Amino acid sequence: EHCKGVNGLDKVILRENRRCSAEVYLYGGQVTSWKNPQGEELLFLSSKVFFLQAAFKPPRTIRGGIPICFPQFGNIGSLERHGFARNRIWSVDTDPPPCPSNVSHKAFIDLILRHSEEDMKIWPHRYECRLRVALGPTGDLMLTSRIRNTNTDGKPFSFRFGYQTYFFVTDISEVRVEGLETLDYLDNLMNRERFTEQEDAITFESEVDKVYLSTPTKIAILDHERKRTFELRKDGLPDAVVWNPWDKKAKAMPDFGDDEYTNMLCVEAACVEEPVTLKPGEEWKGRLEISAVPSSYCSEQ
Ligand code: TA6
Repeated sequence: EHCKGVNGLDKVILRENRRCSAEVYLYGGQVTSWKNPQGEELLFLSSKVFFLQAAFKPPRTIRGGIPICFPQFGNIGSLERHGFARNRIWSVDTDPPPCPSNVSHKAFIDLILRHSEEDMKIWPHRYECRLRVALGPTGDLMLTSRIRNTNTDGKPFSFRFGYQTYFFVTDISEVRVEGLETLDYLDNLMNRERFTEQEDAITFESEVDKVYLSTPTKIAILDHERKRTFELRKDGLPDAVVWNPWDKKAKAMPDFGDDEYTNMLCVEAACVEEPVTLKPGEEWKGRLEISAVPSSYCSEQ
């Protein structure tokens, strides 16, 4: 279903069984909503998105949902923060490749972003970036990105990538992340210095901005207040960024409400430490699957 979203931007709504749904904006190829069968929103989207008057155009980005960070992550490079993909208009692939025979989702959309003459002035490469957003039969959200080097000058290129997923949580101080204990991380609040995580479980009581390295394929976010667990499964994305701006930074962000930090946590499947390098004709694939399950179903409970 195609319709208009905030500021008249085009968006696509996917629906699967009963009330599961997801919304994807062509601006940024950005998922902005994901709802479970009870119709509850599972992703955080700043309320400021709806109040800011200025039209969304580069370098503005939509605060919340799942921004795609490409070809740069954060400030590591000479491009704008997190690269340009999150504020370009992607197009819909009207003739997408079929789903693999072992996958049975009906609700999916393929979006494509390619190099433009304008962007080649700041990142001189030809590429095709393809994003499939799909809803599984039980409402799981699945994102698959394929990036191909289509350079005709024989040159390889390198990039970083991230699914900057803003999860909606009821109260950040009641949230625990599992799967990252004992791992090494780069602390963005300490000039990306490297540390080893000492905590048994990761909990939140102040600003956090860490890049966990060589993370396992499964990570869980436990929201005790809501008795809900988000389970992340990822492939091709070795790092996991964990971010919450907390009160002071929240106040300094014009597109983020002062108290909204209590309702969000970014856990981002990403390639940050080591960039990916592709030769012409080569393709990279990065995949993220998220489910939201009642906590009583989890093995930890
Ligand atoms: O992914 C974490 C991070 O890189 C943080 O450093 C934080 O600033 C956040 O992204 C938001 O970045 P943005 O450019 O969207 O304001």
